[in-house]
Amino acid sequence: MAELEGLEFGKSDFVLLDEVSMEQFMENLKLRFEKGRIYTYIGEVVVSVNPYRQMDMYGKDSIEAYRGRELYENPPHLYAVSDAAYKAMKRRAKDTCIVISGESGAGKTEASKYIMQYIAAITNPSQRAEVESVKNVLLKSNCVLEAFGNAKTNRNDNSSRFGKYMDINFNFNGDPTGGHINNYLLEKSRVVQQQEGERNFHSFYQLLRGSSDEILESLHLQNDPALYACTKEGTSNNDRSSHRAVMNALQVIGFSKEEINSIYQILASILLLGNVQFESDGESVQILQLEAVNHISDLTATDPESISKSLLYRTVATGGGEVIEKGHTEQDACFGRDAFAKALYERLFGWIVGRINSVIEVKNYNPVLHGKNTVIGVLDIYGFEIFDNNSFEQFCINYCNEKLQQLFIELILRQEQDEYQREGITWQEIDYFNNQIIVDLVEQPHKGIISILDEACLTAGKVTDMVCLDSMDTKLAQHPHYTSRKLCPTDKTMDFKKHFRIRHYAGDVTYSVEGFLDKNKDLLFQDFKRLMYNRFSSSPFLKEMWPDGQLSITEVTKRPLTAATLFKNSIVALVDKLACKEPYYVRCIKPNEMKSPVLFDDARCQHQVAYLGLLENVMVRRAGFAYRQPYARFLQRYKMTCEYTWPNHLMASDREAVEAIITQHGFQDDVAYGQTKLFVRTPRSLFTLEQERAALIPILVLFLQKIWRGAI
Ligand code: AOV
Ligand code: MG
Repeated sequence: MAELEGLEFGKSDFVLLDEVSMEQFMENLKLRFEKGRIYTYIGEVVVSVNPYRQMDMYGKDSIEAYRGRELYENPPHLYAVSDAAYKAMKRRAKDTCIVISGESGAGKTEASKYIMQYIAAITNPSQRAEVESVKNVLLKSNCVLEAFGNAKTNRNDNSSRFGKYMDINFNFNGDPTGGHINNYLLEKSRVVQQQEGERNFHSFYQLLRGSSDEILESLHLQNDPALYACTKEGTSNNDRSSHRAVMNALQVIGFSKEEINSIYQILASILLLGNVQFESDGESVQILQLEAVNHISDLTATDPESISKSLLYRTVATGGGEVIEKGHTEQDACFGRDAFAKALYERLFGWIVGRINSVIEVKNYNPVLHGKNTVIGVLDIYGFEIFDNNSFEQFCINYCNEKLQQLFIELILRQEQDEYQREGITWQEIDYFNNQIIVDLVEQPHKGIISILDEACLTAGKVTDMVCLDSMDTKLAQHPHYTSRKLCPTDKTMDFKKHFRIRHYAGDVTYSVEGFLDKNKDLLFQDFKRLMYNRFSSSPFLKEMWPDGQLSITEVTKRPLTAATLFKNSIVALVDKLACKEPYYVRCIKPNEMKSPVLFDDARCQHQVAYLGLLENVMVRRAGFAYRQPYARFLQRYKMTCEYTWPNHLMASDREAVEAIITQHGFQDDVAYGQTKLFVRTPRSLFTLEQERAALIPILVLFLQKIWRGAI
């Protein structure tokens, strides 16, 4: 057994604190961080503090130390929860999920990668080639998705700008057979605009910095990001090596040479498109960079006239069914160009995810032959964020974090307490802040912010962001978590016209309403869709990415769902998916804003501990029972450890038989008897029973073999 930590490292489980208070919690968290102990438990929940330095704790030896062990046998680690989730999945054929949460830069993505590495390392001991290849693709997919979906923000140099939920499928042996990635709302506005000090997605810089001159020439590019409007911000020194890693990952996953070329042709088209500018002489609008248009036409296998036309005109159907071409204003042309660039990137990203899925999807699985197919889900989504300027994207990201906090409350705090009541276990209710009120503020039908936004988007005529803000102010004036300058005139931090504020569970965020309607409508002129799909485009990949370009102008009548509603629907579906699995939690904390490995900012950390509800988590856990099992299952597993229950008991009920096992082992003080389940307070009793069981099994097997051979 690996050595457990000494007392000088503090308490390895917050449940063991002498007294549950914020003061003691913070003292323990800080002490452990300073001693390099970045993980601490609350029961089965792992609290993780970002070390901002490479830790020597993820190597092969560590993996071996945690493999197959119980949580309490080793110092706290991500590997231990990963193993717990894996064991639950394997032993009980339960679908499990590991939900990683915490604010931007707290360490979620790094944690998700360690978890996947661990699962990959402990499975497939017989090294079957097809399983190894699935594992390889699952691991390599991280590298590709990070290149295309992550970017430097002012909070994190490698910030996830999309949400990722990955299901890993297992066969009855517990070996990975495949997987599926769901991606959530990519922050595509970043393609055309970044806040000061931030960068576009890594992929663009990697292409420009990492490609050979020959490749760049074939893409009509030069190797300097400063030459392109989309990438003129920001540099980095590892883009070149990352490019090599991404190319290798794409090949390992199975992207063909043509597919990789197409990906880079689309990236190049976006870079060139970003440089296209317009000029108006008052009558009509012209393109200034016709050379860039020619290059884009070459890269997308379309003809230059069609591209120019889509950038300058819009085809509309009149009321009488007549189809006419309407010239853009300069402003419309810029809007159209940006929407086109964003859509190209978003669809490319979606296509890459789909392509990875097509490689890892479980094929030819026959449940009769192969047993139940079980799943471990790993969720790594963008964390709660506050910037100087918060827009529609932050609104969506922060709403998503509210939903995940709500799920945590549901699963860890509320259900736990509900179960004690249902089972008739004596229980002192623990109070916690329920953020459902904020979730409702955003998503409630007819009344919530998303509904108000959608209503404004659907209203005919020119509804502006400001009109929409007025409508929110009127409808939400009474809401305790909503305010705006109009409703609170003395607040000088908000612009009179533009801002509204939501009191989120994790802090107040002031949003600028500017651009909300456009981003929510997410309008892309049909001309671009047809351009990419239609007969001028000879690229099969582009056609695949633009299926909606098949529709002729008179067929396009139905209004698509808005971006916020689509996002809401996808997050609701995600939460439903998670809620039916057995959850394991990693709660990440960001120790400081400076990315420093030595600084523990007490106030910032305490704020996170408070809003994550960690103290309440300790209280519920401490007052309660860590483990529970229906009587029948407990009996089935441990009946061999007691003379009164082996091979079968003669008592009136399973509950009485379980009582006999518990009493014979002297564990009475560690358990409570519910209506249908046994509740166990600490892991020690279960551990002892498990050990006894493990020691008895070989004896029993020998015994049974003798019976079969007729020796007994
Ligand atoms: P996030 O996923 O929670 O933010 P990351 O996982 O990207 O945060 O972590 C941010 C940075 O912290 C990483 O790039 C590493 O430099 C460092 N880091 C985090 N965890 C570790 C670790 N275990 N060991 C060493 N360094 C670490 V966001 O995606 O912005 O919400 O949206
Ligand atoms: Mg991340």
